[in-house]
Amino acid sequence: MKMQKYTAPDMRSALRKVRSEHGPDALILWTRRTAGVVELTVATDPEAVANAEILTQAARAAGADTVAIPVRSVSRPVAVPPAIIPPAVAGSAAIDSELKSLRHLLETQLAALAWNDLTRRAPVKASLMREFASLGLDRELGASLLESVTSDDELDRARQQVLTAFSGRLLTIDDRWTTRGGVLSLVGSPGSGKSSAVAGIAARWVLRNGPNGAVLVSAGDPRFGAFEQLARLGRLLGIPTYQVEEIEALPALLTRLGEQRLVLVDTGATGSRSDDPSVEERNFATLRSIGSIAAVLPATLQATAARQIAARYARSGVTACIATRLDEAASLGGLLSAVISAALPLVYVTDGTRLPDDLRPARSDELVALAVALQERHGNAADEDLLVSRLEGRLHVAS
Ligand SMILES: Nc1nc2c(ncn2[C@@H]2O[C@H](COP(=O)(O)OP(=O)(O)OP(=O)(O)O)[C@@H](O)[C@H]2O)c(=O)[nH]1
Ligand SMILES: [Mg+2]
Repeated sequence: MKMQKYTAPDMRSALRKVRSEHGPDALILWTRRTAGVVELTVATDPEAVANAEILTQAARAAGADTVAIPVRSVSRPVAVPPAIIPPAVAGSAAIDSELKSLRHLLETQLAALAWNDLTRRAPVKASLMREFASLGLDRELGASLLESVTSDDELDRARQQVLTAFSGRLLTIDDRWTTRGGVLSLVGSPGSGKSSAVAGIAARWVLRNGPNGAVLVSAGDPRFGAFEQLARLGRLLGIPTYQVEEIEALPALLTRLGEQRLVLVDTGATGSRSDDPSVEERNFATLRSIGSIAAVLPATLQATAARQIAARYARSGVTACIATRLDEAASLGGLLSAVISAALPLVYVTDGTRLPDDLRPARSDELVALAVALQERHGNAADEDLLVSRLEGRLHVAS
């Protein structure tokens, strides 16, 4: 195996030297930093690839920073080599698992290298990444917000740029249902705040237009008391209330009711009545056929759950969402990342159940300000390991 050492004052110049002599396929076996000098040991032949694991262990024992990375990986955006051992070697489960752990090791080490590099060369971006992690933003959103930073020398200005970009990414739609009316069905998991949001929207309608022209419908919720709860609200606001046991009976009810200005449909919890996805699909198709669907998403949802739920609703034809329980959330990053990633516009937010004040039209700048305020109040400082793991497999090493 042919090995060669290169030294340079920094990683970038060291890589440039290697690339100019060996092209992009040279394999970095290990790197070491000593007294302001970066030392790269590279190999240029296939044998090195096959022995990468042994070299990895030896290099680690010798205190090297990172090992066995093709030069081209360090110079391109997606940094992790697809597999450093040729596919012909793979086969048995043991080798596969060995390959997986090796790949993971490489990803981690490469990410650590990239993170060190980023904190040194672009400290403002590195600080912002720390802030994103503590805001609870997912890494795709964090990475794309960083692209809006035009100046890498002033933290406050760069922070302002990313917050403006963040606010711009949050879609909102106007409060059309309490101004112009329409048919709006609310869906959401059990206890997400559907009935409370219906109450809030209905109360806003009455304040603005009086009770005329509005109806409330309870659909697909056979629980004892579900209709009574809605009927009590209707009596309070002077709005007629109806019930259908199955969502598929809604079109016939609307035909019977004739022209209405505002129809608010409070549905039974989505997914709780049937595990049969075809029933769920039919219900969504019915709701789409009569008007718009808004998903009710509590801000207290765990980030991954929020992302999955928002994506599922977007696929089902939901076109708006209502963020509830803002008063109980310790972080808004998960919810806001989820709606941005699903391209779901927010229409209302709720932060309590007092009528009608606690339901308001959603405003992206207010939500971003609240997300930042919650981070300042409850945010945990993101530790270095978390930040490194957020870089795995995707960092632009050469920014
Ligand atoms: N703190 C707080 N509580 C809320 C909010 N929205 C709803 N709630 C409370 O959450 C509980 C459930 O709210 P509902 O409106 O009944 O939720 P739902 O989605 O209709 O529930 P199901 O019909 O049982 O699926 C109630 O106790 C509400 O008072 C909110 O924004 N903040
Ligand atoms: Mg309810």
